[in-house]
Amino acid sequence: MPTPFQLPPLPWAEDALDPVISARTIGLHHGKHHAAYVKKLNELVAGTRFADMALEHVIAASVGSEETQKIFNNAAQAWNHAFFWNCLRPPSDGVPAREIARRIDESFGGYAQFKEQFSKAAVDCFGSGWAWLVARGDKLEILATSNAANPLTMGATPLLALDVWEHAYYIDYENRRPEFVDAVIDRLLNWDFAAEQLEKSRPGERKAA
Ligand code: MN3
Repeated sequence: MPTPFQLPPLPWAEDALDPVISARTIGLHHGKHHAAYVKKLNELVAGTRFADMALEHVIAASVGSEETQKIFNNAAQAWNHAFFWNCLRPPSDGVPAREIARRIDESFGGYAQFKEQFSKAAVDCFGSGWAWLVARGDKLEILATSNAANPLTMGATPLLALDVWEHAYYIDYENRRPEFVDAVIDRLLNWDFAAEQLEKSRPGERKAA
């Protein structure tokens, strides 16, 4: 029996994001939605060539084929959610600093412009999907993806993700997605985690300490 894919624990307590995201939303989102993607993925890959792959490899090997669409959907959603939890941290007024702040200024013209574009991508994403801050080449970019789609398959390195499926906000914000999006951007984004992803994306350019 291969080791099944696991539901990773949350990096903070279920109520740690309150009042921006309630403990009830996090409990359902992680304990039911995220858990269901992992469980379904394990059912789908049992006895297939995907069973022994790392999750990123399952995503890369299943993307773009109708035959493996269900495996891709569940693998990508398992990855997206594990990534997303790390993109959030307990409420603060944190903003990007140092290298990532410099790259945001270069790529968007400043934090205010970044925020406006990221918010717009998240709010305008039609139906279910994700907004992303990614590194591609020398630039940072904002992407919006539908359903489970993931920038890893688009030659981009994710730095931050924001889940805008209704299950991410409906209990707390009902249909007011823009309010949810702005509250997460202003209070919850984990810029330290984003900076670590940026650093990992350009190992050849790492400066000596
Ligand atoms: Mn979700």
